[in-house]
Amino acid sequence: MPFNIQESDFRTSAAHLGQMAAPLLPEVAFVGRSNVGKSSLLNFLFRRKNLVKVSNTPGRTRLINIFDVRVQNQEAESSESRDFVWVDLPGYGYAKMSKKLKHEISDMLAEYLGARQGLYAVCQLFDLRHQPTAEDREVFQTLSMRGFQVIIVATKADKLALSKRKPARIKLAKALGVEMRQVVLTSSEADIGRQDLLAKIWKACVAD
Ligand SMILES: Nc1nc2c(ncn2[C@@H]2O[C@H](COP(=O)(O)OP(=O)(O)OP(=O)(O)O)[C@@H](O)[C@H]2O)c(=O)[nH]1
Ligand SMILES: [Mg+2]
Repeated sequence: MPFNIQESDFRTSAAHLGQMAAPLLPEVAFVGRSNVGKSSLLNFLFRRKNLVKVSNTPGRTRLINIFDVRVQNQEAESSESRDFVWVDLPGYGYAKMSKKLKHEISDMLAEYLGARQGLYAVCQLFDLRHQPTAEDREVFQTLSMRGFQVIIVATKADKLALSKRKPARIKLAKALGVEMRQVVLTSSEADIGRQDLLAKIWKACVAD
């Protein structure tokens, strides 16, 4: 396997951008609607069961959770390791959240995504089964305007029959106006897409 996570550690949480330390390493953020599977995806990428808290109650992650990650790339003849900071962001759009909390979260996300220095790549997660919501599009546009190559991650691929995955991928790409190959299919339940996604993250962060 060309990509391997050698180390992953929870470092700290922050309530907003102002509480975060100055960036010293390339940062990768994971953003998406509440319950889309951000925390599960991180555990899956880390190959750790419970490093990132996952719950059945949407809206659980209300803080910016920060992880130290060492990725090894064995694609080249000699392997190379790099250190990154990965960030699990609170989910937006959970219907049962109070208005006040919804506002707090969207302000926190807009601030972080709009202004964080050292942010190299953003993975935006979409449930493969659903079309993007208005808020998904807003976040996607904010990121595109900042010039980010957003890595589009379609989650929970296991919930669709094999024959339905490609059409769903095409539909999602179309809705966002991107090429199909920009959409990475993943399932943290069925072990799909881990190498693809790690390769995309590496490419976005490491100049050749
Ligand atoms: N079948 C399936 N279920 C998944 C997958 N990924 C996540 N889930 C489930 O979806 C629910 C939400 O997962 P989380 O990882 O907590 O989602 P989140 O995006 O971090 O949610 P917030 O923290 O509320 O923003 C949990 O019940 C997970 O078990 C997947 O790939 N396949
Ligand atoms: Mg979460």
